[in-house]
This record gives sequence, structure tokens and C-alpha cells, in this order.
Amino acid sequence: MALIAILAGDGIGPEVTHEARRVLEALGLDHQFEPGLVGGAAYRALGHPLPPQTLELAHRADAILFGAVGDPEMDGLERTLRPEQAILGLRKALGLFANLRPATMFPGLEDASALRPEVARSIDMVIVRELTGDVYFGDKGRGHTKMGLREGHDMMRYDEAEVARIARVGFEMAKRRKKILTSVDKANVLETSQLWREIVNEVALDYPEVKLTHMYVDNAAMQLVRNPGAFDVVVTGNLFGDILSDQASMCVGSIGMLPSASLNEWTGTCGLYEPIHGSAPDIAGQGKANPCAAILSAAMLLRHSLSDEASAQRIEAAVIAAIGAGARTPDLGGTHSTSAMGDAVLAALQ
Ligand code: GGG
Repeated sequence: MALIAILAGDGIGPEVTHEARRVLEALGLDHQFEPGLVGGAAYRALGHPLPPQTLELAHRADAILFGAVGDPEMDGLERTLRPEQAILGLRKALGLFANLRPATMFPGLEDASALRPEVARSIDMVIVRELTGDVYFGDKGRGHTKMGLREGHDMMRYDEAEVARIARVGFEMAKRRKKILTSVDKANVLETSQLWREIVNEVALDYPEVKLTHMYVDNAAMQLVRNPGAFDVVVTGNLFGDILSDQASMCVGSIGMLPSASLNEWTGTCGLYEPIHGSAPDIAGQGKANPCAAILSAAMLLRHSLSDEASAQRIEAAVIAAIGAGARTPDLGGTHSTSAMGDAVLAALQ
């Protein structure tokens, strides 16, 4: 029996996580669920976005099902107390450096894509986003210039070990798929990216069977809408991965469709699973959120943390079947509520 921590968070986080938990429970597996407070909800109740009891639960759990964090009412708080610090703190505390973000076009959903159907149909890729470095964690601060102007800075930084380990995740994943790896950087401008490219090339020597291409992030953004079918596995840094995966989500229909797994090694035992979307405060509490990304994240949890491939595939097949049968939340152009979409997935569960 495994312990699954449920950290639902803010905004639509609790709504979509509820549906994912229903699907997990419907599988009839002998897992235990324990909820914890995180983000703005934790700040309101306990004065910190990542309180010690939540961190303790995260360390004790076999896997974490995470919703979303973010609350516009807390925009004025100092950075270290903002809801978003909870997810950054969890990633760092658990060493979750590898973020897998699969973007696949589900049959029948082509009409929801921002791309032409024949282009959208070709999309089947995984973005491997580095998660514990880059500008997110580099030295940051505020000050004043000599002229007295207000100034802010966030340092972009990677060391060779950080680049090598995420590059290996990318190569390993490509090895198991179509053997095509695109490493995305901005090496024509950034020193960090020059190191990135150097190290990725060194790791490539261990993977002669994988075809490696380097691409500047601006070109990658363009190719993602021009010829997305050419991508198999993309490996990139924290910031570029964040941006490109939001873009990829609209190519497959909606940001409500993309799950993610954050792992501390290629097939890590401890992992955090969350939809790539945020808390969407504008639609929170209205039953409009698409729970598919959260449900698909639960499938990734079973696959990567609990080694239960069969159950993971059951969930994925149910989402595909529900979509195929016409279930659509408003982001996909439909009228299903969050719970009706959850019901449709449950009904399709074999
Ligand atoms: N479920 C994703 C989420 O809550 N995102 C909010 C956020 O602040 N994310 C930071 C990041 O993904 O880099």
C-alpha cells in the first residue's frame, strides 16, 4: 500500500485534484491518501505557503499529487511568502530536477488545437524541463542603479553536473522513443547556454543511437507551431521549458490537457505529479476547469512512482475514450463541467 499526498493548493487546484483522486479511487487499488495544505491556502491557515507539516508529509509520502498554487490576493506579499514559493520549495527539497511534460494530440481533439488539424495530428512529444536551477533559483534581488532607478535581477546559472543529469534524462527518454532529441538553448547570446550545449554534446557521446539537434529557443518556439511533428523529445532549462510547454499545450488543444511528472531521477521512486496549468483564479470555483491534465498526472504517478503501468494505461485510455465520445470542458469548446468531465472519464474506465 502506497501513501499518496494530496496537495490541492489554490484556485482550480482543489477542483481538478478532486477529479483525479476520484479516478484513482475508482481503480480499486489499496492506496492511502493524505491531504496537506500548500500555497495560498497554507499561507492563510498557517502563515507559510510550505509549512513544516506539509514538507514532512511530502517526505513521508510515496508520491505527491499536486494541484496548483497562486493567488492574486497575495500579489503584494514578499516573494518568499508568495504561494508559488511552495512548489519551488517542494521541487528543491525533494531534489525533483527532471520534469516530464508529454504533449500528445488526442484523437478527436484536433478542432481544439491552435494549429491546422493536419499539423496538430502529428504531435507526440515530451518536453524534459530542468526544474531546480536556472533563473528560478539563481541569485536574485532588488536594488537601485547609480542613477537611483529601481533595479531587479535574477541570475541564470547552471553547473555542468546539473546540465549533464537532465541531458541524460532527455537521452534516456529519446532512446526509448523515436531516438530524436532536440536540446533547446540560447547559445548565441547566453554563457549559460554555451555551457549547456557543451555538456549536452559530451553526454551525447554515450548515446550514439540518438540523433541530437541543438536549437535556439526562439527558433524552437517557431518550429513548434510550424512543424511540431518533427519533435520527439525536447530537453531544455527551467525557464525555456516552462514557456515552450505552455505553447505546446495550445497546439494539442488546451493547457488543461498537459500533465507532468517531476522526478528526482530517471525513474524516480519519489515524485510529484501536477497539471502544468496554474491556479486560474478567473475560473476558480465555477466548475469550468478541465480536470484531464490532473487525471493524466495521476496516471503518470502510477507509472513512475508506483511502477503500475497497467493502471496508468487504464486511466490514459479512459481519458482518450471520454474525449473520443465527445466530452469537452469549455477550454476545449464544450459545456462539460469539471465534475461532468470527471464522470465521463470514470464511465470510460475499463
Ligand atoms: N500546477 C502548476 C502550478 O501550480 N504552477 C504555478 C507556478 O507558479 N509554477 C511555477 C513553475 O511551474 O515554474
